[in-house]
This record gives sequence, C-alpha cells and structure tokens, in this order.
Amino acid sequence: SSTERTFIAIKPDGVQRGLIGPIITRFEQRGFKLVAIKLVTPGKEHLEKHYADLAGKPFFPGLIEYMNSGPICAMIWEGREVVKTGRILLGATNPLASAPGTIRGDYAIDVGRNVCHGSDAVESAEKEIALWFQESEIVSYKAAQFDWIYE
Ligand code: DAT
Ligand code: MG
Repeated sequence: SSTERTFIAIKPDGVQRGLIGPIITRFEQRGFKLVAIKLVTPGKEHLEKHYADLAGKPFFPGLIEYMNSGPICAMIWEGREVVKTGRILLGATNPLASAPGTIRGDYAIDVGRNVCHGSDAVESAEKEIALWFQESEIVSYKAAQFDWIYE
C-alpha cells in the first residue's frame, strides 16, 4: 500500500559531510513522503538496541562507536514499497559493491562509513520506527503531489 513506512537514518559521517540534503532529495524526488524527521544523538544503549541483531559480530563495538560519534538524522519515509525501494536507493552494505547512482555507491567507500541506514524489511521497519520515534512525532498529511505519483 502507499502507506508503507521505512526508517532511514543519515549516520554521523553523512551528517558531517553535508549529505542530509542530497540524501533527502533522492527520496523526495522518487516520490516518497517524509512523515518524521529529527537530529539526534541517542547514546550507546539506544544504538545497541537498534543493532541488537549484530551484537555478536566482531565489528559491533566499532559500529556502535561510529554511530555514537555525532548527530544522526533520523527519518520516516512513506510510500508504496518504500522499504524495498529505500534499500535500492541506498545500495549494498559495502559501498565498494554499490552501483553508481545509489547513495552508498555515490558517496562512500568503507563499509564502516557507509553514510546511511535503511530498514531491511517491513517488520524491522516497524520495530525501528517504534525504537526511534514517538507516535506524536509522526505527521499525518496528504502530499500535494500524491495523485501525480500514484495512479
Ligand atoms: P545494512 O546497513 O546494509 O543493513 P547490516 O544491517 O548487515 O547492513 O549491518 C549494519 C551496519 O554494520 C552496516 O551498515 C555497516 C556495518 N557492517 C556490516 N557488515 C560489516 C563488516 N563486515 N565490517 C564492518 N562493518 C560492517
Ligand atoms: Mg541492516
């Protein structure tokens, strides 16, 4: 449905490198709708919850340190198949394996500095949205362009 939601977060490197605008632009231009956005430094405990599935990995401590190294731009984007399509806009986890034209393929080199997070499934999107946002922070509105994007 056109109300599917995904959690997209511009990581500390993306924020510091001035990539908030370019990354938002890609989602906007595709036709997706921004329904929540904030700049946050949520702390290690929160970041460990966000990446709980990776807790056993050797890169986990470095990942948490990186994610805790500056503000993160947390967002919720809405639209038809936005979870899957958001991952396509992001590119592969390892930027060197990402095609040009994708966010990671255009803006990143190392896997540990891959500038942007996107939920990998509808279920994890719901979990991540609940972890990062209060219901009151999510805005409900009809985008003016809706009928020009969807048939
Ligand atoms: P993704 O961010 O594409 O969903 P993931 O969920 O498997 O990838 O991993 C989360 C983040 O952890 C990823 O964006 C960067 C880091 N990471 C993953 N694999 C890594 C590795 N082999 N070495 C270093 N960092 C890694
Ligand atoms: Mg992931």
